[in-house]
Amino acid sequence: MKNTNYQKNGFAVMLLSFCLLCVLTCLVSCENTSIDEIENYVTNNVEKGISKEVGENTSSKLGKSMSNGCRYNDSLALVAIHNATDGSNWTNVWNLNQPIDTWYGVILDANGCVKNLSLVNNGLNGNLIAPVQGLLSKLRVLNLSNNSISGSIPPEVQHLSDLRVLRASNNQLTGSIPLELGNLNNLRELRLDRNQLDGSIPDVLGSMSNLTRLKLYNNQLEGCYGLNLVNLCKQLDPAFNNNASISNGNNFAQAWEKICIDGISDCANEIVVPGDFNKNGYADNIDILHWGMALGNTGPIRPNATSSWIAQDCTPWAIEVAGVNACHQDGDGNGIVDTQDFQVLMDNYGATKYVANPLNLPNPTVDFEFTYQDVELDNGKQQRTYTIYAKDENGDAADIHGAAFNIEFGVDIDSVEVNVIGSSLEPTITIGERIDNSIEIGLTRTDRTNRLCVGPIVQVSIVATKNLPTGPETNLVEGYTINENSDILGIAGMVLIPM
Ligand SMILES: [Ca+2]
Ligand SMILES: [Ca+2]
Repeated sequence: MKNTNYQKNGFAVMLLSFCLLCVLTCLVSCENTSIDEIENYVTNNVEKGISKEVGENTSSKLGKSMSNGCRYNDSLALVAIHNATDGSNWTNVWNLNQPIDTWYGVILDANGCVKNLSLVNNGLNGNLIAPVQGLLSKLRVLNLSNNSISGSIPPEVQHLSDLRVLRASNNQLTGSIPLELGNLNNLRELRLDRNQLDGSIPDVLGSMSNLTRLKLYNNQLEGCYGLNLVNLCKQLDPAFNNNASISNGNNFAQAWEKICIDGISDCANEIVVPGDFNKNGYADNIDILHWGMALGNTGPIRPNATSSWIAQDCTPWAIEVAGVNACHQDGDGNGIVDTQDFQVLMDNYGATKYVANPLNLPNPTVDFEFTYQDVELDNGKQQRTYTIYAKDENGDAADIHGAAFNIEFGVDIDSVEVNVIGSSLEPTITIGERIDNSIEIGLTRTDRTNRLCVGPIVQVSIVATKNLPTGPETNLVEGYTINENSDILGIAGMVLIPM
């Protein structure tokens, strides 16, 4: 009778080995797996009615079992793990003649699916086998820490689609962290510290929205942190969002906490922050100069672009504008520089979130000329109108494409107005942003053709409640001009002339 069962169920094993490939390959072919073990395993799982379908032993019924028999299928995967990691020499061994819910570290759910497998410090010695799609599909916790598991992490780990916690700390794992881990959408905790993993952290880990616990320290990881990983700075639990958990004991280009402070990746050559057209870390009136010279440029679309004030990788364009790659002026990332991108600048205006890079421009040598005229208003207030002339290095009328500068009035003002009617620059687009008692002005043409600015380029009127002083309170504190050759000159200050 026993012999008959062996032959009958041996046939079942052969069929399954054909279907399950990797899992059962080890079960039927490993040298240290005896015929007795296979027989015991099959007897245990089939004869005890774990899967009645398989007990009836036809190939069609077997197929039904593959889709429905969670307990049976998962037990096959467990045996494969057992055999691949020298199960007969584990600290707490499994008796394969007993039902799987008696096996050490195995917890089943109500449907008989394995939901928790914890074999911490249990003498596992060997390689991780590749999980098979459909097996262990309800596994939520896999803890294999503190063993002697070697080899690489198989990319098929992505088939453990319900996994919440994956721990394999303190083993001898080698190779890289597989990209496919990023497909484990439910994963909350990933601990791979104290192994010999190399390569960089897959950028896709930054898209795992549930990942809040990550430990990777003491491996041989290296390289830079991809842009996407910056997301993890915001979502990791504070106890895990630090050098001790991630970068210590590896060879990364910089410490983990550095990118979380900077908010930018150290990988890409070009990091765009929408609206920062001159790449200095700020979105302000000075950016209008680059935008004006860039209008109409085209280049590669920015992948996954957003117009929000978030650092993004861009594929560099083939051209530069005043020393800045042209992809920076494409605020919305659609591959063309147009008025929509100017709107992105205005939407993000004043943002200074990211680390600034100096514009690295020559020392300012130009003084603009301001004439001014005061008018007493009927309500007892005073209006002062500055008429502003753009000058070049020689003090002559400037031949330019745009100008941007900041004026500090040095007194409390009620209001300020900017007027470009009749401007000798004939600007196409104008910025006039009041910040407290100062104003940030930007003027640009968009045809890449200079104007010789013999007349005033702009008038600025302020209204104040008290008599305005006539001294040096008003200052031009920062400014630049740009010409049609994309040469930028710094404006040193102003010459103030009463009318
Ligand atoms: Ca800027
Ligand atoms: Ca655009």
